[in-house]
Amino acid sequence: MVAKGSAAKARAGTTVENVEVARIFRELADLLEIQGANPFRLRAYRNAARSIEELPESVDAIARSDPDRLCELPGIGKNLAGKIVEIVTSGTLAALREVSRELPRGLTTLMGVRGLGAKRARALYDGLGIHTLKQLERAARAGRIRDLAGFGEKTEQHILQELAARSPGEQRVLRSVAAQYGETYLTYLRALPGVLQAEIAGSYRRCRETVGDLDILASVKPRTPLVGHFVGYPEVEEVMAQGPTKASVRLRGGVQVDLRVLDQESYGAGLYYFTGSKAHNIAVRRIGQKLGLKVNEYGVFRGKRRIAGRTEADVFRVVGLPWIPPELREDRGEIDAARTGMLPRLVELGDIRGDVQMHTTASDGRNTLEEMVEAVRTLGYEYLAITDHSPALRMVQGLDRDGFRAQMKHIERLNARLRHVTILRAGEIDILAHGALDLDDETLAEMDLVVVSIHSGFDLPEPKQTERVLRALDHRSVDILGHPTGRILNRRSPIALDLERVLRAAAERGIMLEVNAQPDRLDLDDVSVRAAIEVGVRLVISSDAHAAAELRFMRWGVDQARRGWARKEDIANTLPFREFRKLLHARR
Ligand code: DGT
Ligand code: CA
Ligand code: CA
Ligand code: ZN
Repeated sequence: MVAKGSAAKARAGTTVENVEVARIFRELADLLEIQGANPFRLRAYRNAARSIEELPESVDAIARSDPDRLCELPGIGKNLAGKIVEIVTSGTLAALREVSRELPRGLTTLMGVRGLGAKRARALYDGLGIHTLKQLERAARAGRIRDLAGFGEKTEQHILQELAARSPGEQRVLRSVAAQYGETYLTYLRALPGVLQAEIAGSYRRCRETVGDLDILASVKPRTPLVGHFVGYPEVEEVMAQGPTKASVRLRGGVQVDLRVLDQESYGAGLYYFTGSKAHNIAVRRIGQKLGLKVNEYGVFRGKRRIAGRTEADVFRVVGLPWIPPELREDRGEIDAARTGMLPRLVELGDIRGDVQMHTTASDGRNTLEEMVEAVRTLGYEYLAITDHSPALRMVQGLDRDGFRAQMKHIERLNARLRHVTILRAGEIDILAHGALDLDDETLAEMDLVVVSIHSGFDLPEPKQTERVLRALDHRSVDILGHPTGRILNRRSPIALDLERVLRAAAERGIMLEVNAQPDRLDLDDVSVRAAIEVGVRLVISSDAHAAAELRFMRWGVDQARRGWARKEDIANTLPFREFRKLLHARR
């Protein structure tokens, strides 16, 4: 263990990402919860984690330049401000080390298995010494868990199912998290004199919802020591490989990053090759072969002569294709579409004119209605829907009939004096156990827009779950099905749903499906977006913001929709307000 003073010195000049600070607070809260600590303390850490993640500026920078200002951040008091300073200067937190002396840190990963909370994680540890997912799986297979008090054979089966549903091997990193690590790294790399170009390729550039690792491509002037600069990045925890033109590292926080350095003549070909996907690359290489060309990461070659390589567009051109957006490069028909001039013109963030799902302090949002409206106006949208929760979501205290009615009145008064932006009176209404809606028909009929979604009963078998959703869609007032599969990336699998039937029903009734832009939801996924469009279902992309800062999540949803081949005309909230409203009226 390094003494505190020298650790602080060793870290001078490094910066701690917001996501890293948030992760430490979350881990501490999880461990404290397992210990049975006071719920208010847990909530304080978790609220702080969220608020730090959403912060558009670096807490590290604030802690170093003006630590007093930390207390002004939402959810941060004096005590937490001190802890942030501690993390920034020492890289760790004494409180976390203390708790983890009593409880193995792995226990927090058990808590993430659906059906196991803090209490059960604790019971598994106390009763069977389990603190890793591997041990959990082994014990479940051996039938040892069913004998623990409060567990049974059914729980054991559930645990096995949940573990099987997780991707094998290491967890992939959310795109939004990878973005924070990747973009700062990129800025650092570009600052080295002699670096001509640097970009992140791989699945990140293809906008996949999660990434396995980041792949950075760079071109440099001769003799630029970029590999040395790359492995010298202060956030690097381990250098896994290093050669003259490439290296692989793991950053603190676990993200893995590959670097490839090329000369300028090859940069476009390298960018193309390392953007992938592999399946797409192989298909294009085959086209090249038919033309007598060799396509690799250094260029496109006829015999020994390089005929393209400097830019990506050149590479496409010599194999007879127009440039294909990275989001489409999955060998899912994009090459044929490119060849026949049928590539879609993909929707863009700038096309979005309104955001139709967000929460306020009336349910589980952290900003008031007025604050949300003001933030939406700053983004330049024309309209927004306030969609607070209905009563069934007791945890967050949704609005009841009277609550919604009062809110609608309030919105009418606001609309009367607002310019440039219109508020839709709306709600996110729970779909109850058998498909009934969690609000009376009369109030629903008065709303401008109704989103319905599932927040409970995730485990129903497919026929029952599908019937439940179809019944909800039968309701005359429903406009949008929110986060249709209920999945949370890396944490909760999608509900069992016959999506084809749901899509057909939605198309018949003119009900829209949501692409929820929360970076850990991104629900619908890319393949389902495309299926929906093919069936003729209209989509909306919504931030589902629970704070003003989260309105910016819209970009993740737009990326996801682009991966699903969505054009502007497939996304209803690209319509100007009048037309969007017409669309809602047409259904009533
Ligand atoms: P990831 O990291 O799992 O999220 O996915 P990618 O697509 O970033 O995959 P990665 O990091 O293994 O490799 C980056 C790109 O390099 C990949 O998308 C295509 C290219 N690539 C890697 N291996 C091969 C290969 O064996 N053949 C071809 N044609 N391309 C490859
Ligand atoms: Ca990668
Ligand atoms: Ca890689
Ligand atoms: Zn929801």
